[in-house]
Amino acid sequence: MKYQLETLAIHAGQDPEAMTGAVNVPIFQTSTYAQAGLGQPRLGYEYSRTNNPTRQAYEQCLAALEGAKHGVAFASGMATTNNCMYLLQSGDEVLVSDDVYGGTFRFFTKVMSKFGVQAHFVNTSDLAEVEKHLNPKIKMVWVESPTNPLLKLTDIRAVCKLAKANGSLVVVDNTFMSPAFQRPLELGADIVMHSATKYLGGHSDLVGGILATNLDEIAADMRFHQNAVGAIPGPFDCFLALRGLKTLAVRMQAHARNAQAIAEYLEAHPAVRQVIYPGLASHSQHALAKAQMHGFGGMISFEIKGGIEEARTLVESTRLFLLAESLGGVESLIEVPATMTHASIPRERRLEMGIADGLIRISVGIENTQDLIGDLQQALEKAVSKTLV
Ligand code: P1T
Repeated sequence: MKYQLETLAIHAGQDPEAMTGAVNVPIFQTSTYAQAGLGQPRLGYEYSRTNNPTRQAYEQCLAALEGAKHGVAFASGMATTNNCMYLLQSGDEVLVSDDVYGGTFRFFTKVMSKFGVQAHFVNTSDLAEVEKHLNPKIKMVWVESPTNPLLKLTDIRAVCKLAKANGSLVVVDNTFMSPAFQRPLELGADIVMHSATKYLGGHSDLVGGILATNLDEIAADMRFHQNAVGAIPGPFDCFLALRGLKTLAVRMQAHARNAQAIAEYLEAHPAVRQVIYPGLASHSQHALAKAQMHGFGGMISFEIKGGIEEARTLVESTRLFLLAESLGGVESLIEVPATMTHASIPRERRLEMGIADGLIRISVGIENTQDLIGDLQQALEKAVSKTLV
């Protein structure tokens, strides 16, 4: 029987525990396992860097949600990105979506460059651009869709087709959508990865990362490096992530419902210059969003009239929206990418990309819709009183 995502989130990898029947996967807080005899580990467990039952349950559950055979968990989203690089060799090149999370940009430009892997940042929303930059040296295409923070979309199916013809692997960072709203493997991607810190965990109480794939060879390679390099999540974080996954579907619906109402409210506000949200008809890729995703997510970016000072007053005036980096938790957050999450990108490049100094990004939580709108309303009044009055 093939189960749907809501059911898989609660049951995949989570059979009742064998000894007691505990319905929740226990936190196997152990570094090692007593062996039955020399060279006879019980059930294959030897050491927790290599394998741990709590981690295994979480990996199986996320794999099921992404429609994958394999899941491999890491200590953070960045550790997951790093692990994907072990699929490459020095001299290989990577095409990367130009508007990626600031930490991903920093990783490719400041870390991978030291190991002879060159990244080319291209607008993957533009298929002609992708085609133009593909050549035999490009071994991997790294797509973030929607991007952080400008919410640009990539036609994943079309890019996978182009990449496949070029013999390049495609990795999709699915952090903003989660498998509840987008399943890149079904669209042809080889690997899907997440910062589990965000929607998968969902409660801003852990840092983690995970990838999923259907390719046995890639899974074996990733698992080898998970053990050999060691950036693994501990059992407690795996427990929290698995607990988060159980409510992923309902949380994502609530995030998206609130975000749609807030995006529409902001778009109609006279003090707001521009709102970017894939669920708005004004989003330049709204049609692709409807075709490729099963929901529009909880992330909104917008600019208010005035500049950085107005943005500062706004983000310092909200009471429910907490001024903080990160996203995807049940609580609403607000931030200024230029000085926070994307500060590691040089200013000229940020401006070139469209990340203005005063751009504001919100992660819409699952609080009451009207309470959130009321909070933004009072903060907007404070922020623009200087300019508009
Ligand atoms: O923070 P970490 O779990 O290591 O994940 C990195 C990462 C990867 N990919 C995307 C799309 C991300 O948004 C992130 C982390 N992002 C933030 C911390 C942020 O506030 O945007």
